[in-house]
Amino acid sequence: MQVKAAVAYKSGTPLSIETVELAGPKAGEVLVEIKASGVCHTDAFTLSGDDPEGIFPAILGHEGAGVVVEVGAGVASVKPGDHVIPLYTPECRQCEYCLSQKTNLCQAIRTTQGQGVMPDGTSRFSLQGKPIFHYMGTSTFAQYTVMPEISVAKIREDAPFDKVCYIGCGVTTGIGAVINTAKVQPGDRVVVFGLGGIGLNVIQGARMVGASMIIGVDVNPSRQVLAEKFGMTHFVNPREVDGDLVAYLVSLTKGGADHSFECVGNVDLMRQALECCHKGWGVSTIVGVAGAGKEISTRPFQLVTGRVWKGSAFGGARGRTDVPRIVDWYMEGKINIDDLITHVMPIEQINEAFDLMHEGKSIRSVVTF
Ligand code: NAD
Ligand code: DAO
Ligand code: ZN
Repeated sequence: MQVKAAVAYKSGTPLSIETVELAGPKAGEVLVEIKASGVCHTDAFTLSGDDPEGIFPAILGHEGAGVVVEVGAGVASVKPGDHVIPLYTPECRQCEYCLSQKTNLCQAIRTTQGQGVMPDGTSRFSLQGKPIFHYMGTSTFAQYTVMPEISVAKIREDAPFDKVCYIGCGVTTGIGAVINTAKVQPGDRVVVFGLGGIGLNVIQGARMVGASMIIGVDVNPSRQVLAEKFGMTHFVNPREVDGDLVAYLVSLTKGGADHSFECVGNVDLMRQALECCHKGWGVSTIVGVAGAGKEISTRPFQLVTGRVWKGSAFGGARGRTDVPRIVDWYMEGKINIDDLITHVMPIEQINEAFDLMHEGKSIRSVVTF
């Protein structure tokens, strides 16, 4: 079939709206009509050329929601008409990783997903006879896309696509990092570095679990009002702090944070986030994705004296199991998504969504088809 899509021909150039060819789903795959897709910092990261796994030409996008149109042979867990959220972290429930119950990093299709192809090693997208690569197994910047069955979470049908698409990445990543990875406890003192689409959801998660102090750190002062609405109790702009930021945060938390989260992707902030944690028990969780080749450092004595460094991918969530529950939380009014979706636009204007992100003017832009 012919499909409208935003194609990334090469790094560092705007996306191009094209009509591409999409082949039907093969065995174990599903064809999904994408109704809405968020534009995440990670799409910009890949488009910039900083992503070591970035392959071009490709159809980016990993934060979508849509409807199953057709299923390939052997697909049993979804049927045409089902509403779904694509998962860049699949959940096969059969691989060693899934069965371990110790991680959400299902490895069933890891190799081919990283190569930009479906599990049989080929792409379903093409243009003028040449393949166009899939991205993160999802490629949600296309009106229709093909995904493995294990890469879709079935959700309730009354959930609005242009809101719950955000659960496909940012919401789950932020709230999940708090609940699943860090396991923040009631009364904890929490520091969040970066108050963008991910960090604001970390704040929302910290409030949900009853953190007593939630400090947000950001160089963009315009983030303060929204972060306070989501539960931030103290705002710190590093540019307005006299002296050492770590010492300032340790003092503010009366000895150090029980938990900190790095939600920017900056290795210097990752060090500050670890070192502002409480001696003996503070845990720092890295959520931000740093550029290719970047390394983190600290004095080992920081770890010897009880601080812990962790990382979180997709909020530690098992997508097919956890994403439908998070959609329920939204529909029941337990989490706020609406205030984070600052811009909605047709796919034809997708490059404006990237501009708004780079200018710090949006939290989340959502493109519709
Ligand atoms: P964003 O651009 O919306 O937000 C980043 C925020 O960091 C902005 O508010 C910006 O002002 C702030 N910032 C920049 N430099 C700063 C500094 N020096 N000190 C303090 N604040 C600073 O980005 P986002 O969508 O929230 O994504 C954040 C990071 O999370 C990215 O690296 C993204 O790739 C990553 N990410 C990780 C996962 C995961 O599963 N681990 C999933 C999605 C996104
Ligand atoms: O290696 O098993 C693996 C999967 C790695 C994927 C990690 C995804 C999280 C970081 C990228 C952010 C995506 C929006
Ligand atoms: Zn698995």
